[in-house]
Amino acid sequence: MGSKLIILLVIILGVLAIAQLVRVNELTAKQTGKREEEIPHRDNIFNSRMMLLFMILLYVGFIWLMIKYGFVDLGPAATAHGQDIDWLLNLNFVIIVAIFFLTNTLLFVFAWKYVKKPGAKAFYYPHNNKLEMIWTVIPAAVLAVIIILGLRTWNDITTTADDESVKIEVFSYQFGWTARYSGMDNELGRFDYKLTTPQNPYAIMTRANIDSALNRMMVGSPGQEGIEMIENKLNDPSIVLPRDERNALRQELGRKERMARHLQAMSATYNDSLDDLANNDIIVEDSLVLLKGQHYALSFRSKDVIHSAYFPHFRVQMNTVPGMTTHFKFQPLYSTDDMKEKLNNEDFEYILMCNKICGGSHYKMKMEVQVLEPEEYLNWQKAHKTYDGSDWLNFSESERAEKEAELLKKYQTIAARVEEK
Ligand SMILES: [Cu+2]
Repeated sequence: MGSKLIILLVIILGVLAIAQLVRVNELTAKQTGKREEEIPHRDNIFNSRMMLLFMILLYVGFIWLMIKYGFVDLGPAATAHGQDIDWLLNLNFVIIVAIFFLTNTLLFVFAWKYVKKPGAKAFYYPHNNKLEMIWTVIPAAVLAVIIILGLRTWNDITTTADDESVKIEVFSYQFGWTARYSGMDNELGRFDYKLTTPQNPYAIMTRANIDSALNRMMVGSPGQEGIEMIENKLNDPSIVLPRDERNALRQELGRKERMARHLQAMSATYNDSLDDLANNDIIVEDSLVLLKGQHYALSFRSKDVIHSAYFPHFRVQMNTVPGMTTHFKFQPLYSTDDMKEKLNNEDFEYILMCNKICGGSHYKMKMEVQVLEPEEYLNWQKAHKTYDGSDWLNFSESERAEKEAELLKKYQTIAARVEEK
C-alpha cells in the first residue's frame, strides 16, 4: 500500500515537472522572439529518433505480452467443429499479426526516414489511382476470404441438428446449471415458465404440473396466499384494512387472476399425451455426462437473466436468454480419459461455465462435464431415473441383458467412428 502511494506521488510530481519544463521553454522562446511554428532541426531529428525508439518498444512489449499471456493451453479442440474454429482463429491471428508489423513499421520508419530537412521542399503528390486501387482491393479481398471462411464454418455449426443427434436441454439460473436428457424417445418434454413452482423449478409441462400451478394460484400454498384467501380477506366486512394494504392486496389479486386465466387456458388446450414426452426425460443436476463420438443437439434456456454457456475445451459458447431457446450442436471426439492422456494431466476435467457476468456468484456458476467411453456411459445411464421415477433403461427383466448388450454395441460403434478419424 505504502509503495503504491509513493509510486503515485512520483508520477504526479513527474507530470508536474514536465509541465513546468514546457512552460519554461515557451517563456524562453518568447524572450528570444522565436515564432512558435519554427521548429529547430535538432528537435525534428530528436522526434524522428523517438518514433523509431517507440516502435522498437512497442514491438518488444507486444512480443513479450504474446509469449506471457497469448497462449492459454486448453489442449486440442475436443470436438469436430472445434478443430475448424481453431484453424480459423489461427489464420486470423497470422493475418492480423503480419499486418500489425507491416503497417506499424511503415508508419514509424517513414516518420524517421523522411524527417524534415532544412531547406527541403515537400513534393506535391495529390493523387494516384493505382495506389488507391491497391490499398482498397487487397484488404477487401483478404476480408472477403476471412468472412466467407467464417460464415461457412458458422453455418456448418449452427444448422439444425439431424435426428441422429441426442437432444439435451441445458437449463441456467443464478447460479448453476441443470441438464435435462430427452430419454429413450429423444424428445424433450414441453415447458412453460408460468409453471415454475418450488416443486417444479424447471417449469416442465405435464397435466399434474399444470393442475398444481393452478391450484397454487387459486387455493395457495404454504407461505403463499391464493386467490380465494385474498378475496375473502377483501370481502370480509369484519376485517378493516388500512388503505395501502388494501390497495396492495387488490394488486396482488389482479396479478394472480391474470396468471390463473393463463393457466386455465393452458389447461383447457393441453393434450395429455404430451405427458409422455416429459415423463421419460432425465434431470441431472450435478454434471453433464456425454458419450464419446455421439452427436449432440443442445438447447439452452435461462430462468432469470442472460447467461452464457461456455465449454472451453469443446470450443462451444452460446448465450442462454430468458424467454427464448438457443441451440448448439457438437460431437465430442475425446473422452475425459483421452484428454487426460493427451494433456498428460491426471486431474483434467471438462467444464461448463458461465461466460456472462450475471450477478454476485457468477464466478461459481460451473458444472462438471464428463465424456465417457461406451461401457462407462451405459453404467451411468443405468444409475439414473426418469422424471416419473422409472429407470432410464426401462427394460423388462427377460429382455434386459439383450437390450443392454444392443445399446452397448450401438455406443461402441458411435465411439469407434471417432477413433477412425
Ligand atoms: Cu451466469
